[in-house]
Amino acid sequence: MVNASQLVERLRDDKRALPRLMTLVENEDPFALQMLDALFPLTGRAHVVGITGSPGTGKSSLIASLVDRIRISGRPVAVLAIDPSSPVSGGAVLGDRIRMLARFADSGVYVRSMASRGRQGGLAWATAELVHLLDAAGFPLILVETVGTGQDGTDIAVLADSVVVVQSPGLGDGVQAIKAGILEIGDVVVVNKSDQPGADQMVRLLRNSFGLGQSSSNRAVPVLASNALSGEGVDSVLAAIDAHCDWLDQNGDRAVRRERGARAEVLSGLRTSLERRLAQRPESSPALTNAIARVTRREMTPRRAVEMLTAPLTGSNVS
Ligand SMILES: Nc1nc2c(ncn2[C@@H]2O[C@H](COP(=O)(O)OP(=O)(O)OP(=O)(O)O)[C@@H](O)[C@H]2O)c(=O)[nH]1
Ligand SMILES: [Mg+2]
Repeated sequence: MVNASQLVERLRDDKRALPRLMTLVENEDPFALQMLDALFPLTGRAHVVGITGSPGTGKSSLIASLVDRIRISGRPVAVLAIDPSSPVSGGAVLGDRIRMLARFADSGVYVRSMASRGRQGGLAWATAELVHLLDAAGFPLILVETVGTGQDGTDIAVLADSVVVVQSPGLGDGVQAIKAGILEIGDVVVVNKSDQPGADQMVRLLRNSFGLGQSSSNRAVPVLASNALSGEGVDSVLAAIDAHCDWLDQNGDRAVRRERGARAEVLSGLRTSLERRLAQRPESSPALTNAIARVTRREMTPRRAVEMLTAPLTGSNVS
């Protein structure tokens, strides 16, 4: 058995083992999973910020600019980016962007990219586990970049304490974002590429739409403009993230988020685990084999078969 507190203590002093441990977790290595069992009670201290939005809106650039500012204030920060292979970014992955910053030679920043390509489901699940490891390693702030649609229940956004939705003019006019429902998950909304035409108009449109009660809580959602390349407006984005962090603590909303996160993580894990099992060895489950046989013999409708199989989860009594 891994001695978790020793491991965590070592990791907090010296992050050199972190990349290897992250890889082990990502590969679902049995040692890593055992390590997570031991580490998990020590997590829950980090503030996890999901940075989401349509492809190419400038999420990675904004994160690089945020990291720069966070480091000026001396706070350690970890960044997890999902699918840096998105065609819009033109191959410039987040790590490269952050390395371009002068302050990168710095043990207070850890950046990890995670490929979603070729992965058989379970991305949200795997991401959450990596976040737990970063949390245990002592990063007080963890930024997670994802391409979000706002409609995918498995999105990392639901696992985060704060969600920053990044939009930009040109890629849709804001009305589309409102229709897609992506704004509803945002605690902070950023109109990036403020140097481009249409940005002011988009900010006004989004501010008005929040005035009409788009927000899920009774907190006013700030709509901010930024230029991730020049850094203009990025201080305000960071201030809004910090303000939301404080707001969560003052209103007891953090506990609500954590419960929602735990629920989302278990459900997403359950879905992944079921899909994998069924994809790999459907015949290895006697209950499933039996159900399929009964449906084949027309003794039971497929719907009843599914109800029977899921009965232990739903608590219903089906025979
Ligand atoms: N003019 C302008 N260009 C920007 C700004 N922010 C980012 N860009 C450019 O927009 C393009 C996409 O930026 P990324 O940061 O890769 O956007 P992303 O949302 O991370 O993209 P994906 O991860 O591929 O979805 C790059 O060419 C950036 O240089 C900005 O504020 N103004
Ligand atoms: Mg990106």
